[in-house]
Order: sequence, then structure tokens, then C-alpha cells
Amino acid sequence: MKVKKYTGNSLDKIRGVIVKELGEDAVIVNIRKNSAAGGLLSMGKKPMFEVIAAVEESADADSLDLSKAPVNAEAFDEFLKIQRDQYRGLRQSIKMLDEKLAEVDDRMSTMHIKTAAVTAAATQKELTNIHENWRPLLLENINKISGGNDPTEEDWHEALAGLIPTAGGILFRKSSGGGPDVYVISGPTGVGKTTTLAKLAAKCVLGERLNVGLITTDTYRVAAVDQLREYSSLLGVEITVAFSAEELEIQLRNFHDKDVVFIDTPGRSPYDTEGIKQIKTMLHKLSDKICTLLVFPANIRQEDADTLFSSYSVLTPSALIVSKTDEATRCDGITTMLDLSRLPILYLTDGQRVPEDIHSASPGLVASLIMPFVKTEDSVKLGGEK
Ligand SMILES: Nc1nc2c(ncn2[C@@H]2O[C@H](COP(=O)(O)OP(=O)(O)OP(=O)(O)O)[C@@H](O)[C@H]2O)c(=O)[nH]1
Ligand SMILES: [Mg+2]
Repeated sequence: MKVKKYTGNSLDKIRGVIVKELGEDAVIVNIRKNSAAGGLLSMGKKPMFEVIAAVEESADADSLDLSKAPVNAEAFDEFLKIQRDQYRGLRQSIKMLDEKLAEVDDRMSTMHIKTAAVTAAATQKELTNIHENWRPLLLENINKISGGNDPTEEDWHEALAGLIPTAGGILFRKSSGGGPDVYVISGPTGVGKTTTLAKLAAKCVLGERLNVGLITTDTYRVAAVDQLREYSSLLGVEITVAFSAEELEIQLRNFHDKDVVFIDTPGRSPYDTEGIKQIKTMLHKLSDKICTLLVFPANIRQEDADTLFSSYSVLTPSALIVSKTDEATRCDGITTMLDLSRLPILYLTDGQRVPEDIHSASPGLVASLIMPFVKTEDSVKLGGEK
């Protein structure tokens, strides 16, 4: 680079000289007005200008021979040093940015591989019993829990439990004078409604020392009344039989001094919509006083859950009970029931013993049914277990 100083009292003239001597490519590096020759306020005298101009001889700034610079070499040296430092700083920043980008790129492809691996593995095992609407939520949860690492079976269990609504049983309590809490037990044939009712009644009587009344509306099946009567005499609680909505209303009124009343209903196939409608008619006079619980078997198939819930939804159940977990080897319909009903699970039943074989539901317990390959400390009996 060639650097030269020019002085004169006309910038135009100096520019002309620079172009002549250094050529059209010359650049002005610095312009200084010489105050000794007359400041802005010095009338009459023309100001003197000192202009430093430079022209590139070689592209490499480092090869500049400053010793040959005719003027103000120190100032120019400083100027070049700053430029060089800035350039090096810039180059350093670009290098760091490049490295960071490569790192992010790397991380993204690892994440992608891992998510793909999670999805692939899951389709074989973890997702088989999960309703398709729940799968994206479950994958989102598992990614959060495992932080992109290979999820363990416990991670899967935790991720699923985080999605399951339960209400951990009913808080049975003494009536405060406003009449009993009334629970209707409903559900398809043979799922264990009457046995579950007996288990809950036993909890109230033996566990909470509550005053319990039983009413059965199952007058269709031979021996249904006797079955409940037997439990009532074992527990020492009153039982009545209602043949119509009017009788049911009267009997419930007669139980005004009870703490808790359980109403049993006949089992009806989910395809028997007429039969389910009759149960609704039977209950219609009590609709604002009752809490209807829907019992369904743990081994319900995904395809059947849809029919079951849409048929029984006319009874407007408030919560679910999962029965006969001990007979289930595969629970692939539970998340379908949860997805359709948006209701919490209150209890799980895992045997015929009254009152032992009933458990308050928890997300972990329900998740253990759906992912039986995960070993947890707390679990209910499953089909095939001794
Ligand atoms: N293995 C197993 N059997 C159960 C369970 N709950 C009930 N049972 C049995 O299932 C059979 C039917 O039980 P119920 O309580 O009569 O069923 P339900 O739903 O009232 O039947 P219907 O009134 O005829 O619709 C009986 O033999 C019960 O002992 C359970 O959790 N596990
Ligand atoms: Mg029954």
C-alpha cells in the first residue's frame, strides 16, 4: 500500500493531485484542517488542509512497508492496527458461530434419530394399548421425561400416569342432615356391579361406621335381588326393591336418615339401547340427587369401548370403575374409555372377595394395567398372575 500526505488550501486541488499521483483507486485516509494556517474564525486567511491518501499496491495489508510511508506513519500504523484487530475479532466470531451452528446441527440430528427410535420402539410395545389420540401426548411426555435419552420402562410408566385422570376413591361421610349421598352403579351385564356395590357398602359400614341403605332396581334377573339381600344381611344394612321410578323415589325418601345409599341397576348389553333407556327412565326422578358410576371390565377391547360408552352415556355417569383386572391379560380399551368419557377412574376391582378386592384408583395403578411389562411396587392383580 502506498500512503502519502498532501497539503494545500483547496481540497479540490489536493484531490486532483492525489488522482494524478496515486490514481483513481486512491482513498482518503484522513483530512485535517491546519489551525495554524487559520481556524474557521480567522477572517481573510484561507485554511490549509492536510490530506492523507493511500492506494492499494498489494491486497495484503500485512505486507505494507510503513518505513516507506512518507507521512504520519504512526497515525496510519495505529489505524491499520485497529483495522487488523477488528478483522481478526470478526474472523474469530465467525469461527465460533460456525462451530456453534455445527453443534446445533449435530444435536438436532441426534434428537431426530432418538425421537424416531422412540417412536419405532414404542409402536412395538409401549403404544400398543394406547388410544391413538393419546399417542402424541404420551410421546410428548416421554420426550420431556427422558430429555431425549433412551427412555426406560419406568419413564414410560411415568409418562402414561401423567395423562390418567383418577379420583382416588370416594370420600364417604356422615350425612350433615341434607339427606344421604346416593350412588348408582351401572354398566354392562356381569361386569361386577352388584359385587362392587357390596364392596363399597362394606367399606362404608365396616371402615367408616356409616348408616347405609341399599336399593336394587334389578328385578329382571332371577336371583339378582337375593344376591344383594345376602350382602345386606351380612353387613346388617337395610335393603329395598324398586319396581318403578315412583317406588324408587319413595324408597329413597324413606332413606333420608341414611348417610349413604347405593342403587343397583340391571346389567344391559351396550347394544340393548332400549334396556339402557329403561334404566334412565327408572332414575329420571332422581337425576339431580344421584351420582352415577359406570363399571366396565379392564379387558374391554378398544373397539368395544366406543360402543359401551356411547350407549351408557345416556345415564350421564360422573366417574368410572374398572372391574376384574385379575381376569385381564391385555388392557387396550382403558385409554379409549378415558378418551371418550373424559371421566376419572375411581376404583379398580381385582377379585371376588368382598370387601378386600377393591382399590382406590391412582394414575400409577391404572398405568400398570395398561403397561403391565413395567414392574412397580404398587399394583393390582392382573390376569395370568398367581
Ligand atoms: N375375577 C373377578 N370376578 C369378579 C369381580 N367382581 C365381580 N366378580 C364376579 O363376577 C360375577 C358377576 O358379578 P356381579 O357382581 O353379579 O356382576 P353384575 O354386573 O352385577 O352382573 P349383572 O347384574 O348380571 O349384570 C360374579 O361371579 C362375581 O363374583 C372381580 O373384580 N374379579
Ligand atoms: Mg348385578
